[in-house]
Amino acid sequence: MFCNQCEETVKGTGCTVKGVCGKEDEIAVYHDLLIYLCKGISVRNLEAMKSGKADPKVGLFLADALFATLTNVNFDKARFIDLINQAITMRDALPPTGTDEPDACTWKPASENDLIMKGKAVGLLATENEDVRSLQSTLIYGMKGIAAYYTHAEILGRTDPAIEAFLQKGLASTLQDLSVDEMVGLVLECGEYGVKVLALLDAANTGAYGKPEIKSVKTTVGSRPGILITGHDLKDLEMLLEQSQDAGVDIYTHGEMLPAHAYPAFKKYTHLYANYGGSWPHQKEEFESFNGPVLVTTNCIVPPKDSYKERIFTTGLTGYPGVAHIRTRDDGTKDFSSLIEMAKSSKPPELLRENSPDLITGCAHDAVLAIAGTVIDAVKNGDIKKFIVMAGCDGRRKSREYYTQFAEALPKDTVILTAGCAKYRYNSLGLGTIGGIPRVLDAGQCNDCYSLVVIAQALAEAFGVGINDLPIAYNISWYEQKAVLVLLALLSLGIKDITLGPTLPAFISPAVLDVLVKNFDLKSNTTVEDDMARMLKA
Ligand code: FSO
Ligand code: SF4
Repeated sequence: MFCNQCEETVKGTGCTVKGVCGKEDEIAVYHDLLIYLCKGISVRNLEAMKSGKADPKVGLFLADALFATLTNVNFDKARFIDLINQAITMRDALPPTGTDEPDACTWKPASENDLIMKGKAVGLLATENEDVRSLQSTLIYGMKGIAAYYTHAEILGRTDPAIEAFLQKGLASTLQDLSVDEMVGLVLECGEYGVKVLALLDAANTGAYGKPEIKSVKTTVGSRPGILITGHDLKDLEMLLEQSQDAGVDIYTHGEMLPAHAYPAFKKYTHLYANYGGSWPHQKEEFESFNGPVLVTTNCIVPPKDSYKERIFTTGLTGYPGVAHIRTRDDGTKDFSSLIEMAKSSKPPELLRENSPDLITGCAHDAVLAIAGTVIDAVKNGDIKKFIVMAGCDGRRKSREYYTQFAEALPKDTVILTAGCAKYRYNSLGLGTIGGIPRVLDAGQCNDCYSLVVIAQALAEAFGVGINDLPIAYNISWYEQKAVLVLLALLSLGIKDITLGPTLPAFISPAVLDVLVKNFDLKSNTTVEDDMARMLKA
């Protein structure tokens, strides 16, 4: 195996024996093969579009397949073999494009061992040129982010054929001999589609559940047994809330589910009790002490400990061998009765921390723009000197303490704009308010970085300046490929001078980094003191 798609990759170069994430060599190889077959499907379906013979199911299948290979989503061999078989069937049902089709369009396995052999042969290292490999990986990883957000939007009934077509164009492009400029162009186009998919998901979430309102969420525990829901899928939460209403159990959010408390549609569920725990790297301790069943709707799932494995349920594209999986029925519904039954006989959750503060969330674009007058006045009269976008992911590495320390060291006339699970490093620090405005404005999940863009654009308009002339600095932390997409989306909007950490992506070659530095002034983070001085400069 060779995988370098996340920030925790071994030695900052690549996982070659087993992933730090827990991904086994065999699963990594299946990932590579599945993506290879997706390229073949794309070549055929793009051609079939010209003659009206395209398969309309391809776009969503590709999104599901790409999402399944994203870090910490699915570790289950059986699910990948099934996806690989589906991919071959789908590809072979499409008309061949001619006699000189790429191997990805025609290769067929004779045995399960063939899958392994082929997966090994078509992995990342099959591309010898370092810069080509870097640009193709950046594109594929960005598209994994598109795929993740697109599947969430689709579940809520929002689709966009242009996004599906871009996934096919991007996948097919990696089989072509393109110039560096063409590949850079595709990476930037991926960022543009990132903005589109983030907007689509924003419309899907707000259309289904209302506009988030600023909300203080408690972090205590009740006396009833609970079900913990983690990941990003709001539809799963809705179905779980609906099915568990009269069961005598409480529903707790974890990780990226915290912002769900801010949606008006969930207010009626009085058993949506509190948020339990923090970001994904802490799940081993938190799932243990929760005592009840845990529903994992998307990444990030960490290989579960035996002590609580039987209480874990995956759904959607997530999976882990030996863990119960709640499947989606043909009409899109799910049956959560097994979790609910398990919860009824579980002990209530244990309190994680005495006096843990309530967490403020729901500071998405509508909520912040509703108080735009107060925010603009605070900037004009100097009460707010700078906004720092500290969005993105949390992770296991000690080097991420930089972000906690940075937040703690920020002067009192600064406001943090956040989204994603990185927020857990600052949202319980008690950073206070400025004229009633929370100093940590949590827009929501990582996909709600879109809100931060809308807020920045509104401020730029209000102040009559360009987006790069606002008193906003970007200090972004990344872990997996959704964050790669968010970064590309920000770049596509022309946002410059972004600081990225805690390390730069292993898949960015020196020459590609040079392009990013020259065109976008992208920087790696350094020390809290130096970065703070640079970012607070007027
Ligand atoms: Fe975190 Fe995981 Fe939302 Fe990521 S839970 S790390 S960017 O998957 O998706 O922020
Ligand atoms: Fe390694 Fe990250 Fe890939 Fe897992 S996802 S195998 S930790 S690079």
